[in-house]
Amino acid sequence: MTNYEQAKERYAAFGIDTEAALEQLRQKPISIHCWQGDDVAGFDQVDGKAGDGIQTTGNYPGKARNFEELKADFLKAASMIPGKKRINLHASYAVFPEGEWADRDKIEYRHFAPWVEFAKENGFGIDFNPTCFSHPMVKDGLTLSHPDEAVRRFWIDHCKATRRIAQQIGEALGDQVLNNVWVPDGFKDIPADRMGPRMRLKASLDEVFAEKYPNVIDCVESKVFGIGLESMTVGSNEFYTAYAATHPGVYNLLDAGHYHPTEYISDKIPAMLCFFDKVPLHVTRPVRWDSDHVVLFDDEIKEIMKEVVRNDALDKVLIGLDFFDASINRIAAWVLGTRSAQKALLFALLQPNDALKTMQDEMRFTEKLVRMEEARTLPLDAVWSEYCRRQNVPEDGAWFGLVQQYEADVLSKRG
Ligand code: RNT
Ligand code: ZN
Repeated sequence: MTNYEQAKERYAAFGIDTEAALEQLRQKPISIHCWQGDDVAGFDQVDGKAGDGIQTTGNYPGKARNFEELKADFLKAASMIPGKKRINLHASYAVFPEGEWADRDKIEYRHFAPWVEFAKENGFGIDFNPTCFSHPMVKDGLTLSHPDEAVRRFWIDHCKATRRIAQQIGEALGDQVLNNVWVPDGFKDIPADRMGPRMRLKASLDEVFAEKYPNVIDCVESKVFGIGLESMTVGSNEFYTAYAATHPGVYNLLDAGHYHPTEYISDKIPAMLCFFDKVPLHVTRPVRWDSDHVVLFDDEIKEIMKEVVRNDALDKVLIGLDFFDASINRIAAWVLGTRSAQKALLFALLQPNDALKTMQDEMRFTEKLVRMEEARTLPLDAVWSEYCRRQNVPEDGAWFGLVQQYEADVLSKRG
């Protein structure tokens, strides 16, 4: 008997069908953020660098410097990641023809058509984002909520452009494209007016979302604070939850790093599922704050995936990743973070979810705790390895060597 066959029997004894779990895992796409490949630098600014409410730390050698390198690195990572993949693009990754450039309020679909070609060639989906940071038009830490109409206009036009582009990407791929609005807007010190900026953000968003696009899923992403913006964030959780609740077709994206350190999005997912038919996520690993460390197979990721699985929300929860560690090999970061998220999803699919629910409803709390704990150490590894084999990607223990080889052959030559 193989390890997998043995594991299959162990799980069957708990009433769990490993084949059904593997099939569900295979069907669930993960949206992989392009920005892990170059520390959120993008292509549209000279010497582009993360800034204005967002930052990366570390300077591990070999980061992608252009479209060709980023595509090559993404493909390398994708070759070691099982399952369906989407590429999550930021507007700052526009690909301009030689000698051409357009500012963010003027970008067009054709600047992203090369990404669509890349996605088609490799069977990836695409998701999209306006880039309302790392740009000189972020004034005083503000964009869509700035008191100056000209600043707001620039960012409204940018966000509108991204929705048009997302629609065209969706048409080209015959798919729905998530377009996520995150703005850094906030204040370093105690604000004298909290509601004014929020009313301006609300009015800006109303303009941004005025047009209906059938291939676009719109969402807004809140945050608790940013570096240099410690005292107030205009787009807070309450603000965007209420905005989404009152604007059909706009969803509230939950980023695991955007809440107080003892607040967990695993608890927010089922709350949102009571009211929304879609819940987009940014899965990341906050260490003390929104540090965007690489996702690991830790307790919170398991809890997040359990909420997705046991609420039958695999089609409702859109799983996107959002981490960027510039201090380690970026390909390894992509592969490790994505595989850990997928492994956690498999873990959740392999829990005796229905039996545990019944125990809770029947107040058999002691038994629930015992069974929950026992199920945690069932032989997940054997099922995960089987999945990797069936998907023709390396098993754990085998992929890091390939990353090291790529570093020696390609990354180390980038200077
Ligand atoms: C920033 C938000 C946002 C970005 C990406 C690059 O705190 O999490 O989602 O990380 O859009
Ligand atoms: Zn995020």
